Amino acid sequence: MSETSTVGKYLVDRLSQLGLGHLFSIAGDYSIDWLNRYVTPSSIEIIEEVNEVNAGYAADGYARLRGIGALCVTYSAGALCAVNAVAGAYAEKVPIVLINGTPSIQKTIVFEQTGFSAHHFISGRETDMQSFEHITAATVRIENPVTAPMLIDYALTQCVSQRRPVYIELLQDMVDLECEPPKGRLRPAEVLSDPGSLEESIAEIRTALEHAENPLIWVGVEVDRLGLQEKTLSLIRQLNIPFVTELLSKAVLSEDDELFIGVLDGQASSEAAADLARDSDFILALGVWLTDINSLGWSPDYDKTAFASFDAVKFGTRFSGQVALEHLVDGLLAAKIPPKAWKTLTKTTYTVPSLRTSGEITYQGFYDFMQQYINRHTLIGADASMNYFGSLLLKVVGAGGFVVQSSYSSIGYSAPAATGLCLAKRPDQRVMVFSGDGGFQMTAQCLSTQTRFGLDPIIFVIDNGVYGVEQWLADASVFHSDEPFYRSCLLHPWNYSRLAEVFGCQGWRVDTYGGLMDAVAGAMANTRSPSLIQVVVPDKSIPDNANWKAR
Ligand SMILES: Cc1ncc(C[n+]2csc(CCOP(=O)(O)OP(=O)(O)O)c2C)c(N)n1
Repeated sequence: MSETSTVGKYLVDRLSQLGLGHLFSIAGDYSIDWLNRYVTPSSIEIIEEVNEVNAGYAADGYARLRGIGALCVTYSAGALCAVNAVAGAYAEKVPIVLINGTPSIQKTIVFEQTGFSAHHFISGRETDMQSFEHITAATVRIENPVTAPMLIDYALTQCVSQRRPVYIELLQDMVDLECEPPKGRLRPAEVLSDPGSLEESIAEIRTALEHAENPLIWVGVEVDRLGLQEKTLSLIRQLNIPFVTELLSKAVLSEDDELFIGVLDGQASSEAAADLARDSDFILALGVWLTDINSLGWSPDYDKTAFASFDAVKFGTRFSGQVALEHLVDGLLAAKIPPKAWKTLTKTTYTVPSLRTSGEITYQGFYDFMQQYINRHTLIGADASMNYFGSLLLKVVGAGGFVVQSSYSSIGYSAPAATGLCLAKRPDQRVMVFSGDGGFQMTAQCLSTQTRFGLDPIIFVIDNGVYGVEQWLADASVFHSDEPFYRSCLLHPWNYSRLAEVFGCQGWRVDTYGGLMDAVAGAMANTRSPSLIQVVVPDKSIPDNANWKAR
């Protein structure tokens, strides 16, 4: 007799094969049988979350480190709460799997044909599928055990190939039905290169590199997403060319590298990175995404920059399609282009501040102060806020030590993403999150999950009482005048540090550097629960590299 499986087990087996060790979930009666009967006895640990958007962000943080993340929710009432997190993962190319526990075939037919509704239904079988269709790389509905293996394999293959979320609608009455067991292992479908396009692109870039006197490599986010860190570093070393990153790709390679100059982010860049980009005569941009966050008050020089991304190269007015980034890097490595003569490079400088322990903390002062705590064991998360600016100029020495969702930029991402980061990180790493107070107010319940599972992120909530960067975007002059903030940028003040009592973790409120030093020491020593440090700063203080717009 041939070996059989069940639909519920099949899905679990495939997820474990892909390296999933944790599943973020909020129970629902349409998913609970799958959770109890198939996930609980497996090697995948269920992390019970408190709301679906936090579960989505946690899965996203997890997937950024592990290459796969997953959440399980209930139909519509749960799934639609996760839309924002899934959309962020789609925009940022993060491979997460959304498993949506769905009413049975019978309930669906009864609702559609008689109007007798089962709870959570909105309009019928299409509602959730249609909602996720535009923000996932595959949407499948598992409603028959014969097609289940094929559909699950298709969705999961799409997830790891495109590195984007996929949606699996799992009908409650499918999980125990027999199906064939998994065959072999799933593997990502590689991006194909057209040999002619690839060869031409390599030749063109090779010529540009050979002729350039001051070439520069701009390392982008796809180097991380496609796992090209080592190859990119080999290319940089072989060519002996300095490199910069973008905020999205900050610390993809160690910032301690002797050829690293700084993060290139328009006018928020360090002087060294901005000067180098201006003065170089050829820039090879590897997997860079052009977003308004990395072109702040500045525009790349398209004539001297070759943009090689996922599957195409754009250089000046030339466009070559079907050139896989990995194949291009391989080709440039194989071309053995002679290295450039070594030059003394001007690098971003990091100043060690002399701060009085009784001194009032400022946004910039906070970052100057925190530098001393960043080492190769630190994994940093920075939320969409003035923290983008401050963290951009931190020196992060650990490769892969920085996580940011700065293309989609949904505030409140980082603190719940830290739940996933803590579960997926190396044992020697410590997670530190820098969040604005407005962002933290969105998803503060992450402290509950983190406490429940004994996770120990250190979450800094920069309490300026306002939606600072929102005001900065709309009218930055307010930061250097007596003008009031827009009413829509004022926050209801919370006693953030007291949330520690609510959730059972540890908290500090600090407004001086001495207080901050003690709080960081206490947080470092607390490895049993999250630590929340409420850092009070004046509402008009902003990081130095944001001042260019404010004046
Ligand atoms: C989910 C979501 N809602 C609204 C916005 C618009 N927005 C962008 S930045 C921002 C303010 C962030 O303020 P805060 O977290 O307090 O940090 P600060 O800039 O003050 O450091 C807002 C509301 C957003 N990006 N994401």
